[in-house]
Amino acid sequence: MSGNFNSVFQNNAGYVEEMFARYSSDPNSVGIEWRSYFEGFHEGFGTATALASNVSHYDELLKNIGENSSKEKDHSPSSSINADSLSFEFKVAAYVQAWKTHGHLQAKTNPLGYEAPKAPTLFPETYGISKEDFTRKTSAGLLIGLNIMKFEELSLELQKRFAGVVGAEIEHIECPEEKAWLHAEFAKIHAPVDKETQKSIYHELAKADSLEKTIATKYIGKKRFSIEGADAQFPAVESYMEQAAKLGAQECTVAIAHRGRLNFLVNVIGKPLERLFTEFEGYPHDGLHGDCDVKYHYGYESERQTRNGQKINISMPFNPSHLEYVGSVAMGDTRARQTMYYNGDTSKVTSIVLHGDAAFSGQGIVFENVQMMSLQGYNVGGTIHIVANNQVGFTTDPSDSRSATYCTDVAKVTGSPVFHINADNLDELHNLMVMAANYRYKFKKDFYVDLVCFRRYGHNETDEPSFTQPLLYKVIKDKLAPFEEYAKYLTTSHSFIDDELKAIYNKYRADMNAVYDKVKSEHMHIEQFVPLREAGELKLASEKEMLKPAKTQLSLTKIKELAVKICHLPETFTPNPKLARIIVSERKEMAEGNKKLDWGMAELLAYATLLNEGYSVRLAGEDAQRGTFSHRHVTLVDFENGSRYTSISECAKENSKVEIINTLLSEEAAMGYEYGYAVRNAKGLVLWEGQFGDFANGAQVIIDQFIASGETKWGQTQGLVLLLPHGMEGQGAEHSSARLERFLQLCANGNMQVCYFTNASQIYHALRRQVTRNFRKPLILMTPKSFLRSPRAATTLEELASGHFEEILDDSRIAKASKVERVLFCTGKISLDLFDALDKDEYKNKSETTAIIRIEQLYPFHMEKAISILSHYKNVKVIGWVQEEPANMGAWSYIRNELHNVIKKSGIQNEIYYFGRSRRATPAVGLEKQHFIEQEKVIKGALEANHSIEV
Ligand SMILES: Cc1ncc(C[n+]2csc(CCOP(=O)(O)OP(=O)(O)O)c2C)c(N)n1
Repeated sequence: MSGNFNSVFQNNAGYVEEMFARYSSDPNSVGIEWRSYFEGFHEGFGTATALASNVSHYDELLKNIGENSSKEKDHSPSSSINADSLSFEFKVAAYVQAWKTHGHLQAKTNPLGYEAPKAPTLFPETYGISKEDFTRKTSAGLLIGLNIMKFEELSLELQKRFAGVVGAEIEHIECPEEKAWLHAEFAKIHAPVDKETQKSIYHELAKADSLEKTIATKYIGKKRFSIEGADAQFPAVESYMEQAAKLGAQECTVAIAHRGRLNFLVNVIGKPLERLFTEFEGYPHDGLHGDCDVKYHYGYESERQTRNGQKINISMPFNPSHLEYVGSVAMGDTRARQTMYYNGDTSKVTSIVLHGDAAFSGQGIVFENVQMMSLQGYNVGGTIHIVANNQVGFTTDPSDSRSATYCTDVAKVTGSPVFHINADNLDELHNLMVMAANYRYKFKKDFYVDLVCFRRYGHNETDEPSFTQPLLYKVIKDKLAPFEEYAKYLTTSHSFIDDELKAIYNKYRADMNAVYDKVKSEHMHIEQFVPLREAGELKLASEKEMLKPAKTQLSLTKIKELAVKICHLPETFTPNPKLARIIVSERKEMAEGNKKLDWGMAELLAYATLLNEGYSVRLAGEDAQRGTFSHRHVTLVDFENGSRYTSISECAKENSKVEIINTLLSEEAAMGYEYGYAVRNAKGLVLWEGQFGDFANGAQVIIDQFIASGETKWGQTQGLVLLLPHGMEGQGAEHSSARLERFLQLCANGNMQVCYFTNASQIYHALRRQVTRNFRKPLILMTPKSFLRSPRAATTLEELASGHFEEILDDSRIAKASKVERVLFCTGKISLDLFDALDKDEYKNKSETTAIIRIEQLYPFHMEKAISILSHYKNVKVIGWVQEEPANMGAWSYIRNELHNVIKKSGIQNEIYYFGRSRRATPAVGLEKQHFIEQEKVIKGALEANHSIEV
């Protein structure tokens, strides 16, 4: 402190106040020295002010500093405030602030008793506070709502509040109101819990343990990924749900990975215990659909009551082995329910995602999920994240699994509060979960609980954990089960009777044994999960059913009416002049039938007609409103004021919702979210678009584990559409391929549809087909880039009105089938290149003798249609497959067998030739010229060669 300040403080405390008043209205109106003092002070001051409204703690603090200092013997009695006192108070204020910020580092959150290393930031000497100062009185406690006390007393209070069994990370939050609220609530974390709640908590712990012990004794050595050690998750979720229901929640989504899942399914989600035991018994029911899954991946949904008897619908999404991916699916499910059933009211449906410490800190998708919190297209009003931090990941120590201090550090990205809690402290956990609910409902943000616990056994029950964590498991061996630990606490501190608690536990064991006996004696069979509500009304369809024609037609008048509506803009809306010319006016021409409809218009009409029939449409993708190639412009931006307008929403029926979302730059979580949304909103149309098709491989886990296999594993029906721009245009290795071959490799058992269209009417009918049938299947669509506006791909209003979806398109140019000597099968863009070539003089002579047959739907393959088409061409000499992708990519390795069968069944002797690029390590060459040279050679080979050609 400078000499100037000394004299000022000694002579005039009022002056300090005046300076602070000036600083408060304009920090630059005071000198740098004052500024730095007040800046250091301000954080705590703000919190203190909010802690007790209408009280200026600053005034009080200064008053007290004055009183204090005048009482101190060694200072001048004439001064109402002195420099030393003020300096001391500032040091203590900094010390208090340090505890608020870093106190959690010292918290006793580990139930296994490991002490946290001392944090230097919390040493008094770090702030220049010496041993002699310990008995000095300080007012700095006012900053956190405490009274004047000796420094050593304050220090103990700080330890009690910030380094107890709960550590709080609040100070990184930017909003002062939020911070103040959290600190005030946190100060009440040890508030007594009523006896009824304690009893419920005990019941829940006893039930959890009973189930594990029953399975362990009845199904010895069977994998169950027991919850033991992390049992506290169960009452934590119950406490949260009880409070959330009081605040308006009617539904709750709970997502969890394998550990503890069986227990959660039965004890929280309401899956009947006999169903679980029949799964352990393993007798499949005759009518069981598909390949099914291991029991700890199944989901469930039921209506049940919270502790205090409020009704709640609770569901757990199905989950594959891949950790953390289900988080995004759960969020999509939650959002769908909020949108569908409660008109977007986020208070009605809430969600909890449970994580493991290693997975939560290691998996990249966590970051993508977390980042969605406040985004308009994804926001669900806040999610509760509970990390079951059992301090080991399979066999890996935390020091090898993260660089971050905590497994929850990703929470800071969204400025969300984090609480680290010792899982042995169930009463504090209850208070924390009530606080979580209150916070979520007040601030609509995510809330994180780092539940520090342990894992009783190895990664699974047959694993020996002491191979890798011998010391940790010596401690765990002597640790009581959570229900026993809590019973000990209840009997010693809360007058519960030990025998009564034991009787509760024994009753659970006896009841569960009785269920087991029933399952055994009745030889019960595994039953398929039937979803509640919409999805349960839909069928599971076979490949054959998928090939039946779908009714997608609408009257021409209706289509025209909606087409006109799409082009209409409000008078107050000013479109970008360029768009007004090339999009709006062109679309008007299309709507009036003066111009053929391009891809964008046909796509928009699919949405508009569905909305008009009462279906909902949700399209999410990177820049989806405009479309990567500027073809969509479904949402226009006002050129004058930046407001947005989505004309198709004007076509919607009252209850049909439209959401066209420009997404965050994520593929994995973004696609997972739409999957979850599509499962829930089974009747609506849900689409995810890749910026370019190749980016979809960033979501490969979602594609493999959910989209392609969800139905056969879980009987889960959904019709998510993936729009994946695909096609080789000389743009290099990436951006050319959506990896068609990988989708085709995944096709079996009628699991999805993989298509590559060449005509705009096809996108219209295919999108309508998605929701007008009585079953749902994912649709993987290779979408155009260069031919979005090609006249060859354009359609007419009549084709939309009276046409239908075509799995295979015969060559309509061919007047006389008997003249055809060459039949070229292909899919997508290359077929248009072939038509272009046949129009050129060079190939004029081939025009009548070459038929181009487009396989618009590759899977399921319409064998009968293909045979019937080929059979027309009785004089065919050359049959080939043409593709622009390299031989090891595209559809070739999938289609060759299908075509071989088509040829055989058509009674033709030919073999199938291949016309395309050779096998390559990348989908496309990097040099544009090289691309065109190769493309020409492919076309030439296809139109001329009498044998396979690999370029
Ligand atoms: C994405 C993914 N990678 C690897 C695995 C294999 N695996 C299963 S459990 C596990 C450890 C998980 O540790 P943690 O997140 O702490 O949860 P815990 O099992 O300890 O509850 C691993 C690596 C997996 N299931 N998912």
